[in-house]
Amino acid sequence: MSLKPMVLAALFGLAATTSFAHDYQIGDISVAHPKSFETAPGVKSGGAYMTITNTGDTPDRLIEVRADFPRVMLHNSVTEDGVAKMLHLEGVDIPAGETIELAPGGIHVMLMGLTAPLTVGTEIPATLVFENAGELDVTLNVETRGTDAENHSGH
Ligand SMILES: [Cu+2]
Repeated sequence: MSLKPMVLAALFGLAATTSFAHDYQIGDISVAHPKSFETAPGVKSGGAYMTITNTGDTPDRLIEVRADFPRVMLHNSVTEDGVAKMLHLEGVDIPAGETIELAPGGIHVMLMGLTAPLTVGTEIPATLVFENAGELDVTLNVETRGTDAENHSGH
């Protein structure tokens, strides 16, 4: 398959900055390095981030994320009149042939109603639901905040 070299390249690129790299694939959709960050005690929500690529020639859309939390939503962080806020999204378009980055400060998955902090090294099972490609089970690796976030916003 023509996709293989691309996936390997992505793995190699991520391996340079972290040992947590992991990839998933369903149909024309590939998901690289789904992760979440550790949260402080008492914090009620955490973000989840990943890179989604549509290698096909049909647009797709991420319409739902399921995980074992009271509420899981798709959000977009925006700044209006100097005030940062999060907008609820009904879905995230993944156009044909494009890569969409879910990253801090932008589109993200919000894990809501945490009853305990997310701790580094924990693996959170989640299911991504795509309109066309279907349901994809992934594991969100909980990582430290900080330099890793910087690294990922750049690639
Ligand atoms: Cu949010």
